[in-house]
Amino acid sequence: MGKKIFSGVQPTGNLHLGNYLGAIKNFVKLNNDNENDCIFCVVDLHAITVKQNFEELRNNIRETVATFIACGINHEKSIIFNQSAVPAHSEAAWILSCVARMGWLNRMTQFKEKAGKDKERASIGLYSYPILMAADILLYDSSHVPVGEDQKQHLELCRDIAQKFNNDYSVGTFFKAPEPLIQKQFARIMSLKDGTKKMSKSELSDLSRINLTDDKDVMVNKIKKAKTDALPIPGSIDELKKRPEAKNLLGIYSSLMDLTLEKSIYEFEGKNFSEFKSKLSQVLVEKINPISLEIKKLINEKKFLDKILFDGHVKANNIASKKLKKIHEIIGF
Ligand code: AQP
Repeated sequence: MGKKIFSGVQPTGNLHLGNYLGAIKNFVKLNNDNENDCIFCVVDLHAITVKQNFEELRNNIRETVATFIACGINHEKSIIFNQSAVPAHSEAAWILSCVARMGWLNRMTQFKEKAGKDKERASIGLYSYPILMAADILLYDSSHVPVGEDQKQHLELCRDIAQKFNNDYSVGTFFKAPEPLIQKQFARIMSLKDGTKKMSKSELSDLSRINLTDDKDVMVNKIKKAKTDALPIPGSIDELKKRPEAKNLLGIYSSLMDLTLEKSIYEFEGKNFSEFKSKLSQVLVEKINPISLEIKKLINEKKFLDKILFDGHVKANNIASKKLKKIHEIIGF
């Protein structure tokens, strides 16, 4: 039986190699399987949990759609829409926030990382972000959610919220507990400057990530400048574990080539980083440059992108508003 897929990407600009290898590449595979029903959402309500600039947000929404299409998602097979265009998301998030418990949210590590030391000044939206994410997923009876490894904890919370709602209102399996689809290997791509931190759009240094819109030379230069260590490439995963930057670069290479880490280690064992980096740059340009060129072409086709979002929101609204109506009935509104 086919899967009901839902996933979202924030239109916060700088979509990067981590977003691609950790999530979007998987969206494309799932979209290509005719058995699946896929919904991919541009989660702009999530984006405003940190301050956004009006013009940039508008452009980033279109750029996210352009990226989906450039990476290979077929908008005629999958629903692509903008979260704020479907009001049921905000309303369901409120209802679910009355079901979720403070203690559950207090455990979320992403809030701790994003809010940093100054938690008091973080928006309440940033704190309750996982509840909105649960609403996104549960409104569509999603069975599977393809995400990067960083979202695993939020998915577990979503399952807890679904179960508590079902128990509180004695409604059996009204909300379906979704399964995360997290790749077994390379599900967390790390910063090129620090192998212990995830590659991220909001990291200040552009050298920490490969943006999907980077030109060829920029990509090559970033790989050249990527942090490594003085030793040659080791011969085993155990040795690699102690060297986060080396592990990350070999992981990126393996993921781009669809190889296991073992195979890549075997290929480069004993070689120095300059040799490995030149091969990695070559592969990166080969795989990512066509995507980058396509995004740049599509970004100018505003009407085409807006039409995809419009058509998608009509379909999404149709599903989500029906589920919300049932939620109202269950609660007693
Ligand atoms: N470094 C990563 N490695 C693997 N997967 C990743 N994802 C994000 N970073 C990595 C996955 O990409 C999908 C979309 O992410 P998002 O844009 O919705 O939000 P995020 O996880 O908060 O991404 P960023 O880049 O870290 O954004 P900022 O800096 O704005 O917070 C998700 O499935 C995510 O797991």
